[in-house]
Amino acid sequence: MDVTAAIAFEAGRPLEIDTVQLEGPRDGEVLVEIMATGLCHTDKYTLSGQDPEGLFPAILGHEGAGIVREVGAGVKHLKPGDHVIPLYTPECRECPSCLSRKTNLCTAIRSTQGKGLMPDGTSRFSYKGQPIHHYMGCSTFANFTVLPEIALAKIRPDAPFDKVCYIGCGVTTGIGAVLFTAQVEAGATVGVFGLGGIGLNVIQGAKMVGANRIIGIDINPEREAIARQFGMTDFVNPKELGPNGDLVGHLIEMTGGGLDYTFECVGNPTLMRQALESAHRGWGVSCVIGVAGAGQEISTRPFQLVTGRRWIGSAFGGARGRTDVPKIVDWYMEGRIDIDSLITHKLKLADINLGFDMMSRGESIRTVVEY
Ligand code: NAD
Ligand code: 022
Ligand code: ZN
Repeated sequence: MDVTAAIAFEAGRPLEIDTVQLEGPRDGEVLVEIMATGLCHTDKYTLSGQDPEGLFPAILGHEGAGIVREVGAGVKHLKPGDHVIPLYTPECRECPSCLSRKTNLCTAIRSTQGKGLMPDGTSRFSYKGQPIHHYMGCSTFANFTVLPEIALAKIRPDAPFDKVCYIGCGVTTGIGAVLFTAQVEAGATVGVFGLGGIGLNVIQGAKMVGANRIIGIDINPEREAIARQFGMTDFVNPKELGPNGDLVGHLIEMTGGGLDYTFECVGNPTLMRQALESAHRGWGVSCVIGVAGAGQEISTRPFQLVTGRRWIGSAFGGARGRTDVPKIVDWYMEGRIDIDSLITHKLKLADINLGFDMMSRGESIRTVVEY
């Protein structure tokens, strides 16, 4: 069938809107009409050409929501009309990782997903007869896409697509890192490094679990107001500490010894080190969420770990997509989490490149494209 997509033909070139061909779903696969998609950092990173694993041509996008239109043979859990959120971290419930209960990183389709292909090793998308790669197993920058059944979370039908698409990445990543990965407890002191689309969701997760003090750190002073709205109690702008400002020392002094939990939500290795070192001696946990550029390394003195700090990381908030994403949608519908305030811009697909420009300038928290 003909579908409308924003195509990434090659690195560094803006997305181009055109008609592409999409084949129907094969065994275990599902055709989804995408109703809305968020714009996220990895889409921009991949398009920039800096991602050595980026494949072209491709249909990017991984933060969507839509409706099942057709199911392939053997699909057990979904039917046409079901509302779904695509999962770049699938949940097969059968692989060693899913069965371990120790990780959300399902391995069932990992190798083909990384190659931009469906589990049978082929692509459903083509342009003028040439195959186009899928992206993170989702490709939500098209009004229809095909995904494996295990990469779709079924959600309640009354949830608005233009809001819950953000649960497909940013909301779950931020809230999940607090609830599932770090398991922050009530009364904790939490530091959030970077107050963008992820950090603000970390703040709202910390507020949900009853954190006592939530210290936000950002070099953009315009992030203070919205972060306070989400539950931040103290704001630190590292730039205001002066050129030789000691962010770690400042945070340790502010908290009388360090933070119980810190979250790095930028992707900057220097900041990752500062987040670890401002965690409390003996028990502080520092969680890396930000994705650093290819080949970058983190460092600290071993003494930081020997003295009882723990350095951990989180992918997709540690969430098991098919199990946890529907619950997060329920929390939104019950008014327990705020998504609306974080969606600062809405665009039509034709203007998608403007959304990436706003992201680069730090003007938007989240931009959503509605089809
Ligand atoms: P964003 O651009 O919306 O937010 C980043 C924020 O960090 C901005 O407010 C910026 O002003 C601030 N910042 C930049 N440099 C800083 C510094 N040196 N000190 C303090 N603050 C600084 O980005 P986002 O959408 O929130 O994403 C953040 C990171 O999370 C990205 O690296 C993204 O790829 C990553 N991410 C990871 C996962 C995962 O599963 N681990 C999922 C989604 C996103
Ligand atoms: C989403 N991310 C950043 C912004 N939005 C993001 C990027 C990468 C990961 C998670 C979120 C991630 C962490 C660990 C892995 N990935 C590897 C998982 C594994 O090997 O099992 C990751 C994921 C998907 C892809 C690449 C890396 C992909 O589909 N290409 C989950
Ligand atoms: Zn994302």
